[in-house]
Amino acid sequence: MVISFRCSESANLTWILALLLITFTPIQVYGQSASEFVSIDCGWVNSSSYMDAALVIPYSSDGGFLEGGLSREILPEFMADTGNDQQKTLRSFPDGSRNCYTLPSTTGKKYLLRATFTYGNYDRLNKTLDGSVFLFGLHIGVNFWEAVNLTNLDPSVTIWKEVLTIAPDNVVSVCLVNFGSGTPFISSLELRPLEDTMYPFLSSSVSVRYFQRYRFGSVRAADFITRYPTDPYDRFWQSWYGTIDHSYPWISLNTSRTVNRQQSIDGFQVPQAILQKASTLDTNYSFMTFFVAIDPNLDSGSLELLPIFHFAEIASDSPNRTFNVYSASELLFPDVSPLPMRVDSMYPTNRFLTNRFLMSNKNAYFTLNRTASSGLPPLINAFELYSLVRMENFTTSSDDVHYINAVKKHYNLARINWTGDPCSPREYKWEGLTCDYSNGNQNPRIVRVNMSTSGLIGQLAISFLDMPSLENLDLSHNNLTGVIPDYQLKSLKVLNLSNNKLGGPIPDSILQRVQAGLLDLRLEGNPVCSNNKDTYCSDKMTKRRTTPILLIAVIVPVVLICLLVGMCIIWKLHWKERSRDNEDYAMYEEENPLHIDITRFTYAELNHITNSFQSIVGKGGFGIVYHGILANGDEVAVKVLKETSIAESTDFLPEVQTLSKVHHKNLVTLQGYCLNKKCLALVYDFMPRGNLQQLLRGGEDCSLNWERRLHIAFDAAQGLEYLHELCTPSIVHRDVKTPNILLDKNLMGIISDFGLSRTFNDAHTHISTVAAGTLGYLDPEYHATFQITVKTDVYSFGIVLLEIITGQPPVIMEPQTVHLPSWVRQNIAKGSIHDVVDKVLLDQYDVTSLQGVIDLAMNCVENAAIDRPTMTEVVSRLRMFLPAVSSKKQSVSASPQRKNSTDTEITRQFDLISGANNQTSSVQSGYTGGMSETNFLSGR
Ligand SMILES: *C1O[C@H](CO)[C@@H](O)[C@H](O)[C@H]1NC(C)=O
Ligand SMILES: *[C@@H]1O[C@H](CO)[C@@H](O)[C@H](O)[C@H]1NC(C)=O
Ligand SMILES: *[C@@H]1O[C@H](CO)[C@@H](O)[C@H](O)[C@H]1NC(C)=O
Ligand SMILES: *[C@@H]1O[C@H](CO)[C@@H](O)[C@H](O)[C@H]1NC(C)=O
Ligand SMILES: *[C@@H]1O[C@H](CO)[C@@H](O)[C@H](O)[C@H]1NC(C)=O
Ligand SMILES: *[C@@H]1O[C@H](CO)[C@@H](O)[C@H](O)[C@H]1NC(C)=O
Repeated sequence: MVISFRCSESANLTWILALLLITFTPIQVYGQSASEFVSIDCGWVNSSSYMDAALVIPYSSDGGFLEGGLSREILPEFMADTGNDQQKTLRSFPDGSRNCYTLPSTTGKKYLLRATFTYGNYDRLNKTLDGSVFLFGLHIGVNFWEAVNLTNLDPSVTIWKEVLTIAPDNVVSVCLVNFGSGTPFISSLELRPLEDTMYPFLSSSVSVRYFQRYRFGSVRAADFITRYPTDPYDRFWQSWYGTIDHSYPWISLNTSRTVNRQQSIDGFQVPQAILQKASTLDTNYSFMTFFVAIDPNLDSGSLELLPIFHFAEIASDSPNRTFNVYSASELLFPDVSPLPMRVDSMYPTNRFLTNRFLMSNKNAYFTLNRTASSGLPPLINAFELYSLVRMENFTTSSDDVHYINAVKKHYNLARINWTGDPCSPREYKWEGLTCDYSNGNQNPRIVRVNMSTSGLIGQLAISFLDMPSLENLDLSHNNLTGVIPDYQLKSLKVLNLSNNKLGGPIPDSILQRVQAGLLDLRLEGNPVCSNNKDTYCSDKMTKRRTTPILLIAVIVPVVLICLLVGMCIIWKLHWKERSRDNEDYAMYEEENPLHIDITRFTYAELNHITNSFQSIVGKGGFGIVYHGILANGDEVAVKVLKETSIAESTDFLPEVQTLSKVHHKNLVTLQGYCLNKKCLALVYDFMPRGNLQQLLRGGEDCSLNWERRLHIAFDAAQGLEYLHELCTPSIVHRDVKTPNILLDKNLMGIISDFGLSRTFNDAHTHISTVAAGTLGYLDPEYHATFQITVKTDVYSFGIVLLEIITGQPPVIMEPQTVHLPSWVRQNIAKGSIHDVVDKVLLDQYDVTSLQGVIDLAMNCVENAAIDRPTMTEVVSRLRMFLPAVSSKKQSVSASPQRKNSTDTEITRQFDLISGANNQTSSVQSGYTGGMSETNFLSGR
């Protein structure tokens, strides 16, 4: 039997209103105090601050936190309905596409930031109910936070948006973004500091936005929302009890005893009052499911959710209660047995749940299901649900921000546009600025400022000249007075001050640069030019002269290059035709096949297999790799070795013979070869996922999470171990690098190109300086000894490990050239190990394994070969860090009672009963107050 509960439309509205009914329960406050809160009543102008009587939190007006916007009041008929004074006034932003509040913060501290919105028909336009879309956006800093959708909402309704984030700087900015569908406005803004230990998954690149936060058990109707001071961090905990029909079979539990924290560090600080209550079911029932309806307008495909469950056994001291926690059909936490009077907070570590794992018909749902041996049904005390906000955009370089703000202050510019970050995100960059975004991994810089005809009055602002990357400054047609300051210019190349009121003299420091051709100065139309006939004072002289020169300088080479390219093409085509006609490579097939059990191909066959060598899948030191399909349909990679080496490759056949005997799951399998005077090629299994370098540099490939990376490293290490330890004589790869680690369709790491180095280098050492290995991967001892040993491979493998961890190339070119091991050492010395980790991982990794793998990698790249581990050691150390089969479903604390059960078994059980869940149609689709709504189901 399945019973479903749903809340009606009106109940739904109530809880939005009820958000403003506040708990008065006095409770001991620990942790943060309200004095650290930043509480802003937007649009409030009457006095600088007032004390909210119910909350006992002072609220201030917003004047000091932004520029622009209009202060407005909601209509009187809605005033009485508002639960608190902050909702009575608001600030609206009819002008500008982005308007930002700047709130003071402590760099690196964690915060909860909440914005509320009560429309109250302040503009008397009935915007929420006039049938049109009323939608605007919120940014947290330079990143998109959430959309505010007020379409079809009752004007009296208050909705709130919350984000948990780390302050990137000593200010946090919150911006309202006009989408062209309604004027953005805001009623209140609240910034609440959190402890550093709280919400451990937050990082500089990961913030989360609020989706749900529920407390369970029976709560007074007045406590519909629990917040400060019960929760010293002023989180809003909605009463689940108030949202549903709390009849049979729900049972509320409560205790007056203290519920302790199970972990030494409490990552969530759930208030005592909340932990002392819980909900469970009648003992005849076995599971409870709660649904979170996702607003269909949210792109649920990209939605990434993080549920946090808080469990504490408060019914008995010797409980017999065990349950499994599922997200849809995926078992998140098996065999959970909450300890008496101790809270265990569980969430999926190292990852967010994506659409693939948790949705059914656009709903996320979570089930707590009693296990067969449990004496009691499941229980829950509190539940939080967040979704990932990627903090992926960079803020403008802080020097530039500092100086451009000084300029703004200097000229007292009241430009609506000039709020928030100057360059980021791109589409909201300040008007008149040109920014350089070319280095995608660094903060954008301001390279050009155009403030021509901007009504600037006064002296030329020194701050312009201080801007470290500014190249082009146009201040023409203003009212600048005084003289040009004597200043040592940095990067400035063009300075246009024409048509101002600047007087002389022109300082030498500037003149010298002009004369040296380093600075293009324009001064015409200024008093300083009245008696001056220098080029910088004469209108357009340079332009006229340079035009023809420019033309010649640009057009002539372009034409020449086009001609040359054209000729080359014609010649090549012609030559190709001829060579095809005259030379039949097949004629050169030789008659001494190897006595080995791999196929020998002729050139004609290879030509056929690769469809005339059409599709190139890679290029390496030894030649070009083509994609091919064998007659039996198997895909192969055909590596055509450089023709020039053929004559000297006397070792080739023996080498192929050796390679054909090497069989290991982590070594690419040689299928065949081609050998004759014109053709030297090896045919391997084709690896559809490319190589590790491509995958690491490929950007945000979600499939390459921390665990996958560890697995690939482990695979590669096993392949090398085999070559070193199990082949006699041992084979030294000599060119271990990320491009030589291929990935099969299951992303298993497979080593390629082993053995080849030897053949080729031995053949070449006497005529060339081709070194074994590749720049950045090469054993430092090699330079001294020219000896290649298995430890050479270990060194290169260490570099590969560092690449896997950091996502950086072995040699980093910018800002200066540095070898990856030094880079890692420097960064760890400066900060913490987290600073070296690939940003793409979004801080979702296990810290213990990270530390272990970094240690191992640094060990592999020891300067002296003797200090490096063997591959066997590497393999066994890596194995320790590999997540065990079920460990991806970890809780914060591994509670000892949890037994292991296999995933498949449980999934199957779940599938069997999921038919009973068809009642999900009862989940309603009203999306007020945000984007989601929770319903609950319970059943036998
Ligand atoms: C800034 O204002 C100008 C004119 O007032 C407008 O054209 C431009 O789109 C605005 N840009 C932003 C980012 O608000
Ligand atoms: C707004 O709605 C109210 C009541 O529904 C109506 O009396 C009023 O005329 C409307 N105003 C506008 C501008 O549509
Ligand atoms: C980052 O900036 C780009 C370009 O301005 C924008 O399209 C994107 O939405 C931004 N990302 C976030 C998370 O805000
Ligand atoms: C905003 O909400 C309305 C009413 O719920 C809905 O019809 C509309 O699709 C939503 N728009 C967006 C972009 O979320
Ligand atoms: C709960 O687990 C039991 C086995 O203990 C299984 O038979 C039942 O189908 C599961 N129910 C749900 C909703 O997962
Ligand atoms: C818990 O209850 C189950 C079923 O009632 C029973 O088989 C089991 O022995 C109990 N365990 C304990 C520790 O009481």
